Amino acid sequence: VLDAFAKVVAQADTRGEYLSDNQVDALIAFVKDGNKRVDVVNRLSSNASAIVTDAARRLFAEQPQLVAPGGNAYTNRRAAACLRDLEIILRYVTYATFTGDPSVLDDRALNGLRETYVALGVPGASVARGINKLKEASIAIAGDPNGITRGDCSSILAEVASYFDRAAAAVS
Ligand code: PEB
Repeated sequence: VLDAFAKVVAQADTRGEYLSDNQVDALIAFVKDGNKRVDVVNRLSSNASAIVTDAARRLFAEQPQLVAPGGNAYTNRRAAACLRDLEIILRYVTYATFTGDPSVLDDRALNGLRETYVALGVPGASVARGINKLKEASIAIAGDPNGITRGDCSSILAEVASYFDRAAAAVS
């Protein structure tokens, strides 16, 4: 598990070089925008259950066969497992957002996930669709201009979106 600083150090050390101006500038920007990052993490964490239920509801509305008899999320036990999976993905996305690096998401959640779903018979494309809905709900909440000092959040929101895209790509 790396963070934005450790990653740059690891890369430089592999080449036996000092940190480059570009790397240092990027990390200065990371620190300067740190409040935005932490606000986004707080908003996603404190609204996690609303984000997950919203995403699951939209997924099941779009793909009702999932919760119909014979569907992979049919029965309360499997529907609960589905909501839990989405919640796990959201949680790891908040970690990646906090550290500014996707390695925690990759190593602890996505590694082997596709194979797990194949083995379980869970439809990966549907999970990816669910993750896409998690992304939409998360971006709406994280980017809500109300109740917060207004500023340009496009960069942090694009970063958050990229973590969801990464998770969706890993299972589809
Ligand atoms: C991954 N998901 C399931 C299991 C595991 C994961 C390991 C099997 C064990 C269990 O049921 O708990 N666990 C999960 C994860 C991590 C982890 C992401 C990362 C660290 O440790 N079914 C659908 C939807 C989708 C879904 C498309 C979006 O129809 C999910 C939700 N996952 C789903 C379901 C099961 C499951 C298990 C329904 C239960 C499958 C079954 O028991 O038949």
